[in-house]
Amino acid sequence: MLYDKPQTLKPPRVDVLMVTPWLAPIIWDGSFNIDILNAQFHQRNVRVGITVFAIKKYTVFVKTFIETAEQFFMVGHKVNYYVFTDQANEIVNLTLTEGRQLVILEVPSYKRWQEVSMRRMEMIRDHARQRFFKEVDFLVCVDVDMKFSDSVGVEILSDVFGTVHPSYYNGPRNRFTYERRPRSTAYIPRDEGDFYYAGGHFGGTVAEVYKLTNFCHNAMMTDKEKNIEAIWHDESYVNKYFLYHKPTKILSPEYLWISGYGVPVFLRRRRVVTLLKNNNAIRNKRALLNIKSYKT
Ligand code: UD2
Repeated sequence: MLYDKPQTLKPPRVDVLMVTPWLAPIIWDGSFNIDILNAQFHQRNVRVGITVFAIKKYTVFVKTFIETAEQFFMVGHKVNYYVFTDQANEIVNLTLTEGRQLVILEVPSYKRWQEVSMRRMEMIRDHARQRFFKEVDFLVCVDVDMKFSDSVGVEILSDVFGTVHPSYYNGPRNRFTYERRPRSTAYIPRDEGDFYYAGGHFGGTVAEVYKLTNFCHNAMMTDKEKNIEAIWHDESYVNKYFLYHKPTKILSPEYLWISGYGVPVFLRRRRVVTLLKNNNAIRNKRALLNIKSYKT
């Protein structure tokens, strides 16, 4: 394979932070050569599982999610889509590329949307223990109300990774919306914290995702007994976990951008973009939702 030699005195990017103080790479366009990485991961015959939850009305997002993932996610590698849902019959049957399969996992629903979001930790943990460890090497855990709009490949894979939240990549840590009530297990003091991580995109090896989800679920249960729920639900517990168990790789906001935020100069690519959704219509049982599926 032919490629340009890395230059010790010429970093490929000088406009963004490329490595954390604990030496975890931060993944930006220009910071890696995908051909080298693909060759390395093909040698290992890597298998990747992507978990996504479509409970209640959120089934409308699945089609766009999988169609765009087929175009951009781990192209050329083995992929299992694990779709957790309470309505298997609502999940569209899509033709997938060879080496990729759709696995529908029927799970219970919860009344409050916050609880649906938080219970993902318990369900990922339980399935990691029961089956994922036999079927895949890495897990990527994402929200369903988003689409892939540029390539997301093996450059994201590492023992355990998190994603910098697109709303908080540049603020001081005391502005991060961490849980600030000391009574909660998600509490983070104002003078601590590295990044504000998004709840909607994290992952790692099955063993590491098991540890993360187990920690978050147990912390949530401890809080539930105390009648307290962290301000941003599962996201607050993910932030607590990453403060004391540093991620081995960090994805830049290229890997989770919010449609409608515009495109700052440093953001050369928008690889994963959240879809605009009407929170009331999609979360509220009685509100009308006049769509069959979300268009890209
Ligand atoms: C943010 C986070 C999300 C979570 C949440 C907690 C991002 C992009 N998103 O999203 O990960 O931490 O805050 O407040 O960082 N779901 C269902 N059915 C429901 C409700 C939720 O399937 O009735 C699932 C679905 O996969 C959805 C996810 O839970 O994508 C999170 O819910 P959300 O997208 O409504 O939460 P949001 O946008 O506040």
